[in-house]
Amino acid sequence: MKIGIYPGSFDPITNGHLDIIERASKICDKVIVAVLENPSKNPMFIIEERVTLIKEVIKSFENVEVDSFSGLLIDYAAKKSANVIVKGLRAVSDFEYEFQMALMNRKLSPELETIFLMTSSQNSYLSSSVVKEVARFGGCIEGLVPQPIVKAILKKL
Ligand code: COD
Repeated sequence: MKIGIYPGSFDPITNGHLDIIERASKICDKVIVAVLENPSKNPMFIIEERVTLIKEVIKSFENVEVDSFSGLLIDYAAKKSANVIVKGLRAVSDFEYEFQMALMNRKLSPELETIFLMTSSQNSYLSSSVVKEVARFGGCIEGLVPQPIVKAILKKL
């Protein structure tokens, strides 16, 4: 069984993330969306909210589940018996950071592969931070995040 872990902050999940989840679900037998508990960040949504929101928008994918983790990703992957880490790539700017993480993860856990799915063109400019900034200044975020997330962001603001 091929188990893929898709890790991230997901603060909040965007249509870009969702596209990667959908595509990964066709490659892996099971995909675990793993939300990082990162105390050093100041998130808009606490970890439980992020998990709940993701659960709501991935309902239609039968082989996708959501969880949260802290600490090293490779340790979490081992606990879940995952074979592969799934990442999304938007631009060259993502590449350097992702390349460094992938090589470090491979050094720490040589059996664990990282696969990169290229963003879909309509999502290439999308990030959680940009969506939050647009919303904060009153811009329209329809079509950038799933509908329940639009509602949740507007409620927060
Ligand atoms: N299109 C395609 N992919 C996208 C898009 C988009 N529009 N937006 C984001 N993505 C991809 C990102 O490239 C990333 O792969 C993933 O989706 C999650 O994105 P974010 O922004 O929600 O999450 P990040 O990048 O903050 O997540 C960082 C991790 C949690 C993966 C990382 O910090 C981590 O693994 N931490 C655990 C500690 C650890 O093991 N550290 C050592 C690693 S060297």
